[in-house]
Amino acid sequence: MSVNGKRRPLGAAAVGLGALGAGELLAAARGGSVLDGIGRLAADYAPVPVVETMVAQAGEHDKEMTRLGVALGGIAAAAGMALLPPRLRTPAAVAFGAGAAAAALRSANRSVPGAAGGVAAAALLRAGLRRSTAPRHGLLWAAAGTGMLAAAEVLVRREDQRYREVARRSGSWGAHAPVPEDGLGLEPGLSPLITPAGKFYVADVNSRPPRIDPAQWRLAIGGRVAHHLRLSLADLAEQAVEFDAVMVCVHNTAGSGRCGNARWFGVPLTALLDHAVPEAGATRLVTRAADGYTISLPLEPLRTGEWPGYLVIGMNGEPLLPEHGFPARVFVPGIYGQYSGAKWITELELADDTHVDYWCKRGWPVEPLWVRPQARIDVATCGGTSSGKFTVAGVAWAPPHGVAGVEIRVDETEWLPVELGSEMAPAAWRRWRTLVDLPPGAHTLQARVISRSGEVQDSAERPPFPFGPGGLHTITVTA
Ligand SMILES: Nc1nc2c(c(=O)[nH]1)N[C@H]1C(S)=C(S)[C@@H](COP(=O)(O)O)O[C@H]1N2
Ligand SMILES: [Mo]
Repeated sequence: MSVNGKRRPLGAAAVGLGALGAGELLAAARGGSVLDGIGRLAADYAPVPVVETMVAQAGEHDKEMTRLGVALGGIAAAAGMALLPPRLRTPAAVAFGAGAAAAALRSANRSVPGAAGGVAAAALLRAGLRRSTAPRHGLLWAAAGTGMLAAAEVLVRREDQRYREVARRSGSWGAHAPVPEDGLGLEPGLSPLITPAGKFYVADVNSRPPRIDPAQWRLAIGGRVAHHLRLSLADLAEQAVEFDAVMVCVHNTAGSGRCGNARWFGVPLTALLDHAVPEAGATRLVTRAADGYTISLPLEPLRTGEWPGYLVIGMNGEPLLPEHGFPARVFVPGIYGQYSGAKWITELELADDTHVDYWCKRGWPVEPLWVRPQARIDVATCGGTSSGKFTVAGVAWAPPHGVAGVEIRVDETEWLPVELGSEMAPAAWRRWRTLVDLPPGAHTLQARVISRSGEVQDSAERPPFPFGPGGLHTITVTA
């Protein structure tokens, strides 16, 4: 029991890893997670600079990074406990267990197994710290913990797979209209006209999507309405139409991949609002989701159809994937994803101006932000070894008006127009391609888009917070 004081925190960290692995495995056996609950708590309370740094650094791996950060944080907390006077260790373990349990219960899946796992991890940690932390015991704890975390991951993935099947079979709305060709054909490296749902970026505050039983699910339309409605997926499918549009995250800095183009299947919000009949005094349409996220939009332009919004139930000819909001979400083309409606929607609530949205508490503007026109360079490939001829191609968007033109420039000289693929819809992205002849050496290439409304893409660099990013996609090629 006598332990070299210097080794204690490391031994305790190993115990922490073991305890966390055991808790996570216990939770995963019942479809829950301790890590996901704490990750969601972090997303809910992290200050804006922390969130912005995380999104910028982790890019599309933010969920993995969050999980890893939570695991490392838990291990570090265990190490820290070894430094506490012994009489404080039990209260610290109790606080840790209670915190993890509370986090799991308020996470997207309101996870009781996650809460049980958190309590078990804390109890095991406390018990483990009472015992010897000789180096070989530490190794055992760490090895067991790593193994159990891996086993938990396998279980959770299996459960995710099963749920994906449930979602996939919930409806059979195939693509009604064939996806058009844009005339640019197959250019290696150039994004497809339609982004496959499985490759479409995922952005939300959860580690994993909430699981919702499609047979039980109903869309509630309530609040300040004359007729409260409850609609099933089948009710919605009857009124749904297809539309093509690009969806862009407000964090999509020039050249990044937090955007995608899809053929959506949804019910116009005008129709739903007509059925419900908003009362006088209703000014906002609050979209409320199963994960506790809310985002609201001004009612008037949605009711008149000036902003064409949809209650979406399908993407690219299939039901939504769990990570994209199954069974339903709201989407208003042309508005950044953060503002254009909740995934995993449970309720459309007609409210007054007193409602406060999820992100607004942390300083994001109250009114929806419109997507700023952006062009992305997907490829710049050299025609042959002895030539400086480069094929440059990419995508550009300027919803809701549409792309009027795309231009590129070499080494910040004059802007040159490029060839455009034909337009699917003004709200969709448009592909472009051009040939440039470059003298030997290194060169910068930049692209910009011009909206049909006359707006030219803003070249000034600006971070996403708080009004959306500015700046041009710039790449370097060597001829
Ligand atoms: N319920 C819920 N809806 C949400 C979010 C969320 O965290 N929870 N994130 C929003 C953000 S920031 C974006 S960019 C889009 C992303 O949709 P996607 O993951 O299908 O691409 O969903 C929006 N809807
Ligand atoms: Mo986003």
